[in-house]
Amino acid sequence: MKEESGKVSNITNRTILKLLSLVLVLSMALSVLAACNKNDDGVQIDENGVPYIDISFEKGKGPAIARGDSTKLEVKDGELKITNRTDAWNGVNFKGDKFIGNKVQVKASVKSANPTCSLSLQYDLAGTTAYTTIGTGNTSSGYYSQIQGEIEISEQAENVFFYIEASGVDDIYVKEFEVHVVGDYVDPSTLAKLEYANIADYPELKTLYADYFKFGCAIPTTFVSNKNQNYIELVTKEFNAITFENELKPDSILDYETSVSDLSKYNESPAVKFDHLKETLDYCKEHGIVVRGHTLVWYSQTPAWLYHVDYDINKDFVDRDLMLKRMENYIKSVFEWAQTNYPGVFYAWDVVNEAVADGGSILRDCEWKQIIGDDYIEKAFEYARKYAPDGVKLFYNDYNSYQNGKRDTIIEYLKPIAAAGNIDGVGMQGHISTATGVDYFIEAMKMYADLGLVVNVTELDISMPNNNNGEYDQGVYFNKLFKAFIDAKKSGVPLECVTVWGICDNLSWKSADKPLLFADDLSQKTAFKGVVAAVTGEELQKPADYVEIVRDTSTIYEDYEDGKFVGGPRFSATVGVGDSDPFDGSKSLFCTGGVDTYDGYSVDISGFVGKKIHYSFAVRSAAPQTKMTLDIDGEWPNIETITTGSDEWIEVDGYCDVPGGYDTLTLYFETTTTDSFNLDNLLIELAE
Ligand code: 9MR
Repeated sequence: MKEESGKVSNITNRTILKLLSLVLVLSMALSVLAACNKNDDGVQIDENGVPYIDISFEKGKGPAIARGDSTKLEVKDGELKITNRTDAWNGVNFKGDKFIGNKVQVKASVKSANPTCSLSLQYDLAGTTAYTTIGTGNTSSGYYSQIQGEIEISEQAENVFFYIEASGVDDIYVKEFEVHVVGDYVDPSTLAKLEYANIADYPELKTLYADYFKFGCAIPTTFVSNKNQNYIELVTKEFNAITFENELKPDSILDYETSVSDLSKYNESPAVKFDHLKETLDYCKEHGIVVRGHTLVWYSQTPAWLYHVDYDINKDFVDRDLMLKRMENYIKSVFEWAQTNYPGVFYAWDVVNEAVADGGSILRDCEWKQIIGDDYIEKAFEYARKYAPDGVKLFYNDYNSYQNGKRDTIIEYLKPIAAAGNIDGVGMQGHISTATGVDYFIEAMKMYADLGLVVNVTELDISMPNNNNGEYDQGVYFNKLFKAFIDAKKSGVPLECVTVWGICDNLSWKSADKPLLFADDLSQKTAFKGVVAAVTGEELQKPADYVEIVRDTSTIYEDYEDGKFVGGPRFSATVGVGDSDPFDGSKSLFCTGGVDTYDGYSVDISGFVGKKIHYSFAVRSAAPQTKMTLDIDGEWPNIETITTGSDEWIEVDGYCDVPGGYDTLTLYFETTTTDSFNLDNLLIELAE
């Protein structure tokens, strides 16, 4: 019995043990699964069933995924540390598929020795990967900064990732990462598939504009191979030139593996690769589409290893001589490849891209400049001329190149290069808004032409104003700009190609601003109709739902005698009325203090939006120049630059077309230094 019972109890014990271990294994499996569920994409669900992400890295790296082959992620003390970054785009990814079709707010706490870090969105749209910046912030290695922004994720997006990258390759630390839906949540699984518009009867830009200039667009390489052929069909119908939006940039063609595989061979001549471009270039050749080479020497999207001894980012920068050799041989290899494989296909190359700093009086600091010196631009053009086949035009390309400060600096740098015969053209990028002065843009074009160069508009996209009439106002602006391009061409300005920076809004790098000619389903936007109408002479029809804005166009006049003024200080300036040396009467306005040149006196001129104004005033300052500038949505078109300096009163009188499409608008006075200035008898009135 004992035995029996022992047997029984043995059997029972074994069974219990087995059962227990099964339960253990099962519960372990379940907890792993649960952990996976939670950690898989880090998405949690709030009490209303709305997904959100809120990660603080207290318990490991959670859903963080390394971005870039060499990138390493490590978590310690509640910080996610991102190391081994060899390219600026290396960083961290977080899956975002649960937010497709929704507007989200994204936030991250970031610390880094890189001057700036960015929070961006990567997603696939019909086979094409797009990247959009959500927010950028200045960063420091000493403390955490918050970067944030809102973004609408296209209903058609797939494989969505939020990511953090930086302006350089230093480590990045992340303490918090959050995503929250803004407004009502749309469940992505309920969204309908996109129906593409029928493009068969669309007017063809390349034909309509054939008498004036080539019409180009930027595309990704994936359009040609994509099983969704809608995009490439539209490109082929409308355009006769393309630019690769990203894939011919230094980081796409410089080949790290091969370069380091044999330093005796590649140390002075970095290896290059082009296989990823073949299909599109063959397509272009077959369809008579010409290509702009974008871009050779650029501060951005250039791999960090290129600048270092043995192509090793842990070693020092190479010296000037070796950097020049690398530059020369890289340029030579690219031109040799292009000429051997695609003679006649490339019409132009952006030899140097964006070398002048924002604000525009000096060169942008970058590795090329640090290692070679300020003459790196001249050298790049010298080598490009040496190896470029005849007939291929060599360009300097930049954004805001219509703004007078930057324009004048560009011109100064290009003069000797033009004199040496090493440059053929200036690429005016054209990432602009409806606030950009059209006349201003054309004036810069003429000034570049005066250097004996041709001009291309290389990256045109025009942000849609954020108002009730945005779609129409954008169309009106496109119309006005293209009319001006045609007129400029007719009057002899050598404008040879205009390229739009993408075809449809959801694939644009500025998708939130809807800056392109076609909607997501490739239907014609008013922007496209505006471009067509500019050449056919048709009128753009105002939509039935156009909201007329009532404007107060009463004259603004202030002589300050009663001590009053309608404007106010801009940023940290101080504004007041004083009696020292007025222009006339006994008082004038003074504007003083401020830490930046753009601190000044600001006047609301919203009443005059879309109208022509007449202005006059008297100004005096010890600053070399005093300026009157429009203040609109990231654009600062200068209207008057007055040579002051003498501190004597100078009278100014003029007219200005105040751009349309804005609900509010201000005008401001500033000096080119932080010196104070005085203003008297300011008049702003309707010109008509
Ligand atoms: O449109 C490009 C975008 O997809 C890339 O993420 C970005 C990275 O720098 O570059 C964009 O294109 C730029 C162009 O090459 C040069 N001028 C400014 C353009 C917009 O940033």
